[in-house]
Amino acid sequence: MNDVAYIALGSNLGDREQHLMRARSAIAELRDTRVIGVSAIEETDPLGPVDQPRYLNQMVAIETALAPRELLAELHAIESSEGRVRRERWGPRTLDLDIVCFQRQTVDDPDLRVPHKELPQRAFWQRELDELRSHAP
Ligand code: PH2
Ligand code: MG
Ligand code: MG
Repeated sequence: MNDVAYIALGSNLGDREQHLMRARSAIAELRDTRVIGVSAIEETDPLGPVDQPRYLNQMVAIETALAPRELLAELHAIESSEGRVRRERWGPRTLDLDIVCFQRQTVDDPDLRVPHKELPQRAFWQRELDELRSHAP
């Protein structure tokens, strides 16, 4: 089934712009997937542990035939290719790719929630979603 999905990009280590740019390219290369929207990049104060650098955040809209769990596996592979190392929860990272929501699918499993459970708390995600939806065809 083709659906629309919204992916949040975040980076606060290394060359943040480069990590986001390469993530956008890698997302565009995913099988059975087409990028249909890219939000502006926003610099945001860190949520969670405060002694970490500011983030660059951005959101990408895709049309995809991948199921949420298939998409998650692909996003983890892209994070790894950008040198992501998992340390503390909400700690600094070269690249974080989160599924924010799908237009027509939800998941409620312990290891994967779609829509993302942090969506109501993250004003910048809501701004980016609004931006993408306002440009939707
Ligand atoms: N992501 C986190 C933790 N804190 N802070 C900002 N500003 N932006 C993020 O994307 C972010 C964060 C964990 O995923
Ligand atoms: Mg995250
Ligand atoms: Mg994540």
